[in-house]
Amino acid sequence: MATNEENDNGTALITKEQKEAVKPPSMYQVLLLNDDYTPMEFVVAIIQEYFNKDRENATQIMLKVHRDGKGLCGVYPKDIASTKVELVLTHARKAGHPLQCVMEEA
Ligand code: TYC
Repeated sequence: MATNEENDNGTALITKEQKEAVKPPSMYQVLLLNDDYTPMEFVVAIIQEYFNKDRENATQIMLKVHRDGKGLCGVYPKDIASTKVELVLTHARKAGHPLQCVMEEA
């Protein structure tokens, strides 16, 4: 059947390309990982600056990372998640801290 030709019941088939065009983008979690050297205050400032959290919320996330080894900072489309990881790593390295930031498909 040709693209979008109508069936008897009034419905139409759509191509695979059309389906993909309307699919929502895959989302990615951006996580911070714990280490023994990065100062807590630096991590709180990073979470506030790059993940738009207030100081209280950023402190909770930092403490979760400190206790559990990792913590969720936000969920974004792939290109935004990737940019945030790069910005955080660049900022941390410039400041001389070993902070690790990763992304995972949500
Ligand atoms: N564990 C660090 C300390 O005791 C604090 C820390 C928290 C480091 C979160 C990294 O992603 C991190 N100074």
